[in-house]
Amino acid sequence: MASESIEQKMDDLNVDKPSTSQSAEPTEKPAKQDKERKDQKKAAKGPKPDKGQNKQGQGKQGQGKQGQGKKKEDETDTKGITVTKAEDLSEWYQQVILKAEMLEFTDIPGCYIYLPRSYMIWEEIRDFFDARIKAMGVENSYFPLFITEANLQREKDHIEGFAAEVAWVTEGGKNKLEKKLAVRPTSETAMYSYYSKKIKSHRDLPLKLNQWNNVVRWEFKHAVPFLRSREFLWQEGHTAHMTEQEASKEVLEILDHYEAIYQDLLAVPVVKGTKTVNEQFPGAHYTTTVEGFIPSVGRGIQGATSHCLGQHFAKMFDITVEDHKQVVKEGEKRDKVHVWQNSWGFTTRSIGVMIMVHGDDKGLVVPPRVSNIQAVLVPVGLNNKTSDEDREHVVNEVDKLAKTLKAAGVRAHLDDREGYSAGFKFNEWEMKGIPLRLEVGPKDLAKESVLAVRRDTGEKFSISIAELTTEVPKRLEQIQKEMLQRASDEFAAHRVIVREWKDFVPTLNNKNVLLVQHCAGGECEDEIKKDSAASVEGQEVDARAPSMGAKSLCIPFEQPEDIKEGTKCINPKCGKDAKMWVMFGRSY
Ligand code: 87F
Repeated sequence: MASESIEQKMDDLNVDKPSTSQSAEPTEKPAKQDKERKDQKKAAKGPKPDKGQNKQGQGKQGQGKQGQGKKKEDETDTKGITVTKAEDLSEWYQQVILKAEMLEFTDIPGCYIYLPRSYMIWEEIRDFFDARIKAMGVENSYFPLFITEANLQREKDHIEGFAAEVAWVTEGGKNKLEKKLAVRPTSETAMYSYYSKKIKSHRDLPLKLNQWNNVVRWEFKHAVPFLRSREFLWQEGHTAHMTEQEASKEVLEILDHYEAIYQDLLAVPVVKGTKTVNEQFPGAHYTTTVEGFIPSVGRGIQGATSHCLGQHFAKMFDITVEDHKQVVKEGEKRDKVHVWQNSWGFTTRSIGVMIMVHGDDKGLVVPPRVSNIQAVLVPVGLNNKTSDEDREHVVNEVDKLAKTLKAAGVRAHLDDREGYSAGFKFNEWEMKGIPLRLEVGPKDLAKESVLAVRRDTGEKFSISIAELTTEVPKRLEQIQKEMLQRASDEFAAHRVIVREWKDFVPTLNNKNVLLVQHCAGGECEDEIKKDSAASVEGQEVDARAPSMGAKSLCIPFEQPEDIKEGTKCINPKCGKDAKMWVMFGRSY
């Protein structure tokens, strides 16, 4: 695609072009930075269509305060999140990710800085999944970022629908490249040329390679940090097997691991299922998925997919082995058979889902298992009148407690920063979503206890110092469990069985996803999308997508009930018999 048409397209879609002004003066005053950020945010309403106006070189909020020896807190820091989640989800989301220092904007629309606070969550996910796939015999590897056009085109039939999203390198230094290179949007074509070379015999199977890498998809829909970006991080697993049975078994094992990342790490409930033919990866034999739900907007969101690719790619890339089980006469050659392949991917989008599901009006709420700080210890009860010795004594005691917790395996952090009030620290750690706050002052030390405050519920309780190392891990696990339970209850309450078409759109507009009996036909699905698009008068569902229809999210593995004989498809225009329950919904 010519670059002019990209610019044109961006204009048409109201996506901002990358800013050319790069104000990178490190000396910029925090107040100015903050004003600029506010202006940018004002201009960038959305969950948030990333307008990319944030200029490079912005310091983090409150940074200017350090080194100035000021005791007074920066006004902008204490403000916290200024809108509620219910009132303006987009604004809320943007404020949360920026103020909790999860992410920063850059001068490239749709490309973000994943700051340590979000990258650490990614590392937790990576370590968890990496251990599990290694136990399955998967090995990590790395393939080039660039793919030749010829190689990408080998997947022609499947790439067609994605062509508009491929980014190309056309120049190297001052020279125009003879053959442009694609920046990988996914690595099927890059990897399968190698698979074709490597796999010669059944003894080379199974071949199970994974990559932890970045991919680029030149999205023209508005970008939303984490949820829909032009560059994102993911793992892509690509495996080749001798039999369909073996491949299919792996597809489900991987899906279970994806479910575990969401539910056991991020405390985000998901529904496992199969994609309908309309929604599956066109290159797949079948696609399985974990589907999440964003309650504030009542929309589904695809969590991750695990595909059985069948033998399509093996045929395209000539990945064959001899059928070693075939009985042949002496001197006769055995037939060549195509291998069975899978591919599966999990992305940094999951972090955005976690933020959306658990965050509240005070900011982020991070589940303990992925929080880099699980318990923050804040010395309290110290004021201007406290003597230096008393202050030192309290801080030393709290430091000892932090060390004891760390030794017991708790990711504890002592906030002993001077010049900040305890209240200010409480707000900051609340905004950053730290699961447990432990307040310790002279009176607590005298009672040999600390005051614990849960981030998720606000519940306060005291823990005796003697029981700290057993009680804190127990409470963290309780928080983890209850966060998932609450989110699961909410998802379940918004997964509504609908039996008649007249209830379809109203139920959808009440921020639900629907379980309906469906004929399994692709054209019928298209019709439902169209007919559910017209919003009920006066009930705009989403200011930016008022007419978004419902698409099929998945065919849940867990079907609500058997389909009774003679039951018709939910779509009255269809008239065919229903074959299965399908989850429909508006989606991200
Ligand atoms: C965008 C541009 C070019 C998605 C694309 O789901 C190609 C593609 O093939 C493309 N967007 N896809 C499908 C990706 C399929 C598959 N790849 C490995 C996964 C999981 C990991």
